[in-house]
Amino acid sequence: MRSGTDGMHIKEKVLAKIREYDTVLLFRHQRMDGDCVGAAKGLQQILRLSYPEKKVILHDWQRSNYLAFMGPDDGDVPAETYKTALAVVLDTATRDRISNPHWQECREVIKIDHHIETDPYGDLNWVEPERSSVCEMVAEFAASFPEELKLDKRAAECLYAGMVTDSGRFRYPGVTGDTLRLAAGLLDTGIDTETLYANLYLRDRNMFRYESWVYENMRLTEHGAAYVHVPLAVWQGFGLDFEAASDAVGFLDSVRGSILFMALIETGLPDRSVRVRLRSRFMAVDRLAAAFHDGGHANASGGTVYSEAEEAALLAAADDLIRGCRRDHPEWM
Ligand SMILES: [Mn+2]
Repeated sequence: MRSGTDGMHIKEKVLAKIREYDTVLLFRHQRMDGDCVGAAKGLQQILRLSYPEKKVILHDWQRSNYLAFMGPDDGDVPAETYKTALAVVLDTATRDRISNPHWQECREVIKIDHHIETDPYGDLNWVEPERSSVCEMVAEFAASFPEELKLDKRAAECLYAGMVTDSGRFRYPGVTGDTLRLAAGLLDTGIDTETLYANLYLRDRNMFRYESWVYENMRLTEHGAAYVHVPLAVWQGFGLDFEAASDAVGFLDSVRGSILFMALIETGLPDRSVRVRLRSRFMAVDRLAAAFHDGGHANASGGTVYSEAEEAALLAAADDLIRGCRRDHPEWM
């Protein structure tokens, strides 16, 4: 079976599909982060500039105070709009994590993602797990078709924000020469990085008090998995939302002697779930996360535990993993 698009690069297929539609709806994941918001808003701006006649809509009822500087989403979308639209889902590994469930009503679906592929829910799936961010992929998409796709400073700011946040300020192992070349192209549009970094990294004083609490209460397993369990009453007591409380994992990432670190944040949901954010250096944690109801990237994953016993099992599994890695790589700090 040959279709007219065989042999085309996946990016060309994505562009061809976008050309076909009058309406493109953009989707991202629940518990949004800089990458999914930046990629959706960046791509929206690119498509609006490049195809003024198309409707390009980003509608989501979830909000993030932290990322509000990238601008508001669009209002309600009539049900019939979905039926004739193309859905482009960004930075979302599995269908159950797509924030706006109406994506299923769209005529066709494109998935653009950089998580390890476990659920190819798109009619087209452009998935590159080695990419540092989906914003990097969208930047490359625009750069690949400069005659057709227009990118301005506003689009560049959104994409750059996602690249910076998903790569730990260009620090994580997924960062390549391509990442920096694409980031350079975005900077050339005149991005105001001083304002951008102020939006991303200035923190209220209660966050510093929380950080201090996290360092006081962090623990190490026998072989050096650093972790902290944050009770609901604690993070609420610091006046934080769940998103801000989850930043605790970032506080633990520079403890010498630890190459795996976890923040376990009580969600306060009726199922008594505790959300786990896992990060690592040198070693992969995505399979560990997959054993606890989620997954993600090799060095940054998420999971959930639903009981004290399951939490203990996670800590034991993490310790076991780190013990094996240390045995095989005594040079790792
Ligand atoms: Mn991402």
